[in-house]
Amino acid sequence: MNCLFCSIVSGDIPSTRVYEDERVLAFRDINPQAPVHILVIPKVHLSSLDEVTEKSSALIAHLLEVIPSIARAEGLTNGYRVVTNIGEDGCQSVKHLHFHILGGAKLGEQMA
Ligand code: DGP
Repeated sequence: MNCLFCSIVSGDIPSTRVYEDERVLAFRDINPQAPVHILVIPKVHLSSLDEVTEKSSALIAHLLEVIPSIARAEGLTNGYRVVTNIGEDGCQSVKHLHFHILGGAKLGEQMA
């Protein structure tokens, strides 16, 4: 399968990794929308949150658990935002499930 984030997981495409374990990878977004902008992804390919089922719920729970520790390591002590875009209307451009961690400044109040 030709997937950009699978290629980042394999190392075929370089990225600036900030966290990694056997199931999850986090790296800096190439086009940051905030002073801190990190993408957190499962290493296995899931196309979006829309594909998550009971079978993958333990993986997603683990992924969500690592987000606060990444935020702490990045110094986001005053809050941050976590976003996942899904499909066409959600403006998802990379079809591999990812959660954006955005912070390091006061973010805009608009969500959409
Ligand atoms: P989304 O629009 O939610 O699908 O976000 C995809 C994000 O992926 C977008 O913020 C830019 C980022 N991105 C795209 N290509 C690359 C890449 O090659 N490396 C890194 N680090 N980030 C990328």
